[in-house]
Amino acid sequence: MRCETRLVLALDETSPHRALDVVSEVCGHVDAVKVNWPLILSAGPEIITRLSVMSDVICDFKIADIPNTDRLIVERTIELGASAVIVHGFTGEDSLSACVEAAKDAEVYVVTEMSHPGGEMFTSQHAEEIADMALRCGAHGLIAPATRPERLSQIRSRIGGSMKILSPGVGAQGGSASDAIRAGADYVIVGRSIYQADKPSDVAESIKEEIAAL
Ligand code: NUP
Repeated sequence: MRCETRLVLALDETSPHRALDVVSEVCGHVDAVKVNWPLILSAGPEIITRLSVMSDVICDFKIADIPNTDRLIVERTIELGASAVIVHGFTGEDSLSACVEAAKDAEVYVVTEMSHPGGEMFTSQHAEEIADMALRCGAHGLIAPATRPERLSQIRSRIGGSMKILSPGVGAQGGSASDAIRAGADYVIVGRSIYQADKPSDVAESIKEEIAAL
């Protein structure tokens, strides 16, 4: 995945036409487009292939199953054109290793502490252990919360510079792009603030400029 603007669009838009319009408008301002179940369930998995012509596509399926099922999901997702997948780590080392192996050259990002308030109930208690495991298993990177820059910074310190951190929670969830990048994120993930805006490209451009000015 390229690292130019350090901005990833979370495309949780459920109208397939609108989703494609948003991507053609903002793809020059983002390094990748992240898709999740809302769009896949509205547009069908083939939307991954269509989007992959315009941008790198990260499939945020938060894969969390036994190794064999995980492997099948990752293989099919990559066949459809995804450059990266997001997986959960709480399923353990055998499941995560199966994802990394199945992904081959595609990137695997592992969720540590989730960005919403409920992320503090369970995920925060195991975030560092999950980060350690992700490093051991050869994952490409982690997902860590822009809503809690101090936690993001602790997770960055724990892993050093060897893995990428993608950070959701900017804008609609209250986090800021500058704080997340300063705390150690390589990329910020932004959804509603961009795709629900009247002019998505204006918002994407201003976040891009905010990051470039740091
Ligand atoms: O901890 C996480 N928080 C989070 O918001 C892990 C995620 N993968 N996400 C995803 O990032 C979430 O599912 C959504 O697709 C995106 C944030 O979107 P928004 O809050 O900017 O609209």
